Amino acid sequence: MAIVLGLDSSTQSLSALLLDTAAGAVLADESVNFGNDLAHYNAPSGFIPGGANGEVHADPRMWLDALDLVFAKLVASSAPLGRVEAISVSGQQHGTVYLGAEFSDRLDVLDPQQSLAKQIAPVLTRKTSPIWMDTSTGRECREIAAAAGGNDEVCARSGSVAVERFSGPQIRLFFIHEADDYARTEVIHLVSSFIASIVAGRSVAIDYGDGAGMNLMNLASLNWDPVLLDATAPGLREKLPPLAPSRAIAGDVSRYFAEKYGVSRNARVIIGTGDNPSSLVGMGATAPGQVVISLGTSDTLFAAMPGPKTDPAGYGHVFGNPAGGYMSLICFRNGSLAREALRDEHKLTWEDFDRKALSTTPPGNNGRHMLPFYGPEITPRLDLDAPVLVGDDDFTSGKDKPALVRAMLEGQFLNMRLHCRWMGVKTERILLTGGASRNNGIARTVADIFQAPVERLAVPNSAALGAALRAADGLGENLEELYLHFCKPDAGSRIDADPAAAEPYDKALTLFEATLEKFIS
Ligand code: XUL
Repeated sequence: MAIVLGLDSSTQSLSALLLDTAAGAVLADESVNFGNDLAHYNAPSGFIPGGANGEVHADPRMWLDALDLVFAKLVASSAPLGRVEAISVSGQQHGTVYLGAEFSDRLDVLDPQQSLAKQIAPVLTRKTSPIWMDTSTGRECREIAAAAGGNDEVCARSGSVAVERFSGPQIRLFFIHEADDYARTEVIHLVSSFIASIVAGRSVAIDYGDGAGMNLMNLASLNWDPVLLDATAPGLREKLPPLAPSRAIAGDVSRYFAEKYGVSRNARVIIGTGDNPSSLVGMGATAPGQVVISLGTSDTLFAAMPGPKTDPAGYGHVFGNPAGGYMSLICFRNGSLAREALRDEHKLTWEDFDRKALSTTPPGNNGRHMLPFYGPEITPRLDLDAPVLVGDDDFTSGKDKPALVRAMLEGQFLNMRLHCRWMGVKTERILLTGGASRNNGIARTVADIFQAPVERLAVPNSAALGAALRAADGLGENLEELYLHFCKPDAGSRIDADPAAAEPYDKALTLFEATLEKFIS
């Protein structure tokens, strides 16, 4: 039993969660919001706004400043960092960090008197990092698919067709447009393996959970796939860290964190994973049988799966399950940012999403419905910059605000229900997590649309919790036992489906699908 630290470097924030596994207690919970706490990076939602042609990048120095800041906050709150025995990391998936030959040497000699950002910035060979919201690599996806023998082949090898936000197509775009900088890149990390490398003070491996989100890892061999590497960029094999199981130990914490923040010199660093595989652990859902819906900047739906099974429509993905085996995942780009955009556009509050709107409108919204996309969507692939409204004038003109709120939520979850059919998993129970999951109106809509009970856990940040639990797992603790303490459903928060909503939502699904089809080319 130990004190373990989980770090989650997500799209909009970096969080740290310190657990005492013997006491079953959370000792500290700190977070840095990129937009508010590091406002000088001009990235209010964690990425550089205004990118052309679907480009969405973030500044890796911002992630490093956030790392320094979150440790400073832990120190300020008297968190017992001197007793930490293991640390692990969760990171937004697919984002890549490009580093030159001096990266490893630099990590070895990080000076506690200076900031991480200042010391790592000179070894970045690409100043900004493409992140998962980027949709600029359509051409590269087509080229990779063609070179690898078609998208079916890419999917059979990697668990996903060539996907715009995935790391391989992003790396290819860099190689094509900035060939010299690509050539001088010595190592390409994912966000999770980059942050874990900084914490460990050495360049560490990528795990099978996050590695599978690159279009470069072979799902069967769990190694880099030679055909996909060749289809992506020359000399790529040499630039990628090794792949390793999620519980691999990277080494002890770097001297930088020991000296500067008093982290125990003997704390072990367990390699990182993606935020979704990490949440699978944080929700206690690594054994097949439950579906997790995570409502964050992106909304995702995922589940542990007994064996790899791919989505014939090409939207779903197969990743490594940190506890062994596989997980399936579908990602929706218009998550929180779309809910926030509707709230701001119509001067609403979260209270409107909670009870108000839903008590005055019926399930199915009398046929009024919305394609709830304020920016490009990836499931399905659609380039919209405003929602599509179908219904009477009061609704389409934006006058009927309760109907708008309901249409937004119903649109998001009908879209989810539609696109998770390929998984073939029975949704007997839905575990809901992420910032918006606390909202009862949202939880009720999920329960009614999927006709399954919705449960929420006591610790809301499942990605950071997953990182902390994986750290304990790396020390040899038993995950199933840890789940009993940390992943208990919050009994009072359960919402059961209303059977009377089943029929209206079957009808609503048909209407929604018909409207969607008109926009998919
Ligand atoms: C998953 C995905 C997002 C990111 C950011 O494929 O792109 O969920 O991991 O959270």
